[in-house]
Amino acid sequence: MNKTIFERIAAKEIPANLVYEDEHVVAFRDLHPQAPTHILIVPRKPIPRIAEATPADHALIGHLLLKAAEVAKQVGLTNGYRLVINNGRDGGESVPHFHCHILGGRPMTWPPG
Ligand code: DGP
Repeated sequence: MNKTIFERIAAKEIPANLVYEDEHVVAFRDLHPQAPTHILIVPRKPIPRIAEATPADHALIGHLLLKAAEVAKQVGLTNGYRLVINNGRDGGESVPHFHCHILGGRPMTWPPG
């Protein structure tokens, strides 16, 4: 299987603006920011999307979400932020490697588009 673009970023085979990494997850700035702060946090493990996560991924997904909150704090999103997980075609997913968007730096609207 070919590596996903996010696996290649995690492996530092292609450059990205990293803001956090540990043995399980990597966080980096989105190439096409939709807010003043737009960071993606991804597992190193190439889970395609949340619908394909398994019970074996329980701790990893929990770790990723807790680290998303830490990253948001680290980059100064003190007024709040939005975490977004797109799943599948109707969810707007474009990269088949599970990722959580951290969006902030402006008020978010509801409902989302
Ligand atoms: P989604 O639509 O939820 O699958 O979001 C994928 C995001 O990934 C999208 O906001 C743009 C971002 N993206 C795609 N390719 C790259 C890349 O090569 N580098 C970075 N930093 N972000 C990327």
